[in-house]
Amino acid sequence: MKRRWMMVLLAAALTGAAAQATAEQAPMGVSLERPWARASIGTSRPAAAYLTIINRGLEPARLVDITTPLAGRAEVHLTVKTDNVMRMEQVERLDVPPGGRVVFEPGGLHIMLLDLRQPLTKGGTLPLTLRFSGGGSIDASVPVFGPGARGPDR
Ligand SMILES: [Cu+2]
Repeated sequence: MKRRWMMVLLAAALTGAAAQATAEQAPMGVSLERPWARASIGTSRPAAAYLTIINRGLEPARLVDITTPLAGRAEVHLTVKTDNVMRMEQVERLDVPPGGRVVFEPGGLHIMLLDLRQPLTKGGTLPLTLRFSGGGSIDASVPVFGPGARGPDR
């Protein structure tokens, strides 16, 4: 636990932009950790963002929508490998069980940002809003790292 907070503080110190979750309107017990994104190649290609959704509540949390002012669409995708070919599938329904967490990371689940309205640039931030069934939502200020970043701390 301590270590996790150290990571968050370190990431905040490095980028000057901490993830900000508005606890008041978030679904009970649900929070985000370690949000990050990679710099995009202009606006012609989609970009990806990653984070961890943690549910410390007693009810399942269902993610129903993700929006950002920087992209026309934000979708949950899963990278899958079939016959040595990598491809992405859209995940229509994402549930975080009580006491559970869902980790988005390169090669697995990611938030795909399509129809970018402006490029994601290193050192910048990407505002994201995650909406859950039941009406709760969480806003995140996602730090943007370089195009070769593999995580929020490397
Ligand atoms: Cu994708």
